Amino acid sequence: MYGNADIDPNLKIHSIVADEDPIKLAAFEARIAAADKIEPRDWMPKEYRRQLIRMIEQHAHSEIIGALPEGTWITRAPGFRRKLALMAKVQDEVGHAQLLYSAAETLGKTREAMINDLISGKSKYSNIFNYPAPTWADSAVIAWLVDAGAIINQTTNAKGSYGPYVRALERICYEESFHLKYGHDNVVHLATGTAVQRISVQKAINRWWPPLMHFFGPPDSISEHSVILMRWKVKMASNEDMRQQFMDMYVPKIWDLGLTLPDPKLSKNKETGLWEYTEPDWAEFKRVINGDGPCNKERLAVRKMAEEKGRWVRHALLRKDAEYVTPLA
Ligand code: FAQ
Repeated sequence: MYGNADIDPNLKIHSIVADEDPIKLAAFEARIAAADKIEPRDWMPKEYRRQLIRMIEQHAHSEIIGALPEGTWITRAPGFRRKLALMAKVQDEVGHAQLLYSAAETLGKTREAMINDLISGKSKYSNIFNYPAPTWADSAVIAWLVDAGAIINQTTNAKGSYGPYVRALERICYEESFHLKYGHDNVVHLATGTAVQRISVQKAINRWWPPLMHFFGPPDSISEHSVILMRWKVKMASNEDMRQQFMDMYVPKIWDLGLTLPDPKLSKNKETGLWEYTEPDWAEFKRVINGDGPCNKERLAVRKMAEEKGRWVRHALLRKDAEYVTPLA
């Protein structure tokens, strides 16, 4: 089992804020209740700061690592127009990381420390980018369905409490909506194409469905951080709510294209209005997010190489090392 389901969430919250000034804490919680935005210089509980750094930093890492599976298809995209669109999308994802690292920096952790924690394996990033994209159809499915999942999460949390994060999310969501249309167009093209194209997109959907079920996080009963994050309006819906929303919006669209999903149990319960599905393999999820997925090592090796090869540029820009500064600088 993932997390610690035995801890009473209320007891846990009391112990988390035990050393905070009760008057400041009450004022902070009143602002959260009034849907005020908390800004970097405002007083905040230590745990609010810690949780935000953890979550925004993981989100930023997910964007730069997330550029890699699709990025491998830039040189092999079928046709010039698709290549241009894919290049723009991948560039956008890296831009999202920039926005998110800046938002996390407002909370006091430097970008250098965040990148070091990513490369050393200390920080997590989304499970889903640790799987390979062996065909063009995989890149289409990522752009449609992974972006769709990201949009559900981000439009929901864009109504949250921390100013710099929600402003970054709003901007990101505009761009993600374009990515989703690009991905949908690619999937429709393949699903309505030749028999070979249909088979390739079906196989890609089969590959990405299990990691997509993991993408929204562990079940609510064992999600370690949801209680405090929802209390402080960082997370505006639970993991399961977001997973259900995703299935509501996208399962019918996938079926409409004549494609199937690799879960014989998948159906909507008419009485509860909830999707029933085979419980994802949470042991696999845990392995993947802790560094033992099919592509974790490869993904981190690319980031490490980028960090090392780009070091001289950063040093020159920051004038950290005189030998890199040009005479005109
Ligand atoms: N992957 O207590 P919870 C994108 C970890 S952006 C890896 O439920 P929480 C754009 C969690 O960190 C995708 N780890 O955690 C794009 C915690 O571990 P820790 C990223 C996961 O924070 C598209 C532990 O499990 N989006 O796709 C995952 O309350 C296409 C316990 O879990 C965001 O980051 C996971 N899926 O809820 C780019 C959005 N789920 O830290 C390129 C912001 C859970 O204690 C191409 N983040 N864990 O060691 C969130 O909304 C939340 O952090 C959740 C997890 C929902 C991801």
